[in-house]
Amino acid sequence: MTSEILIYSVPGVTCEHCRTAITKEVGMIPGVEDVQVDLEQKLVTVGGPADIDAAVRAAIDEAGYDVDESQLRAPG
Ligand SMILES: [Cu+2]
Repeated sequence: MTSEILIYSVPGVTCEHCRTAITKEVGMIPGVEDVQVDLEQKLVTVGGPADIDAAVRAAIDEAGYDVDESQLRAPG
């Protein structure tokens, strides 16, 4: 299985609650190996198979946050 790093800009993350909520939701996706929430950069970084992009977006939405598509940047 190919592991990739997916990065999402999530402006709504502000505190440990946000970090916990997103880490929990995204962490439930099968195949996810690592979830990092950077509260200063407002970035959610996910390590896992490349085909989980839609699931990660759904999980972030489920946690109650929006991905800022205008801020997406290429990984790496
Ligand atoms: Cu918060």
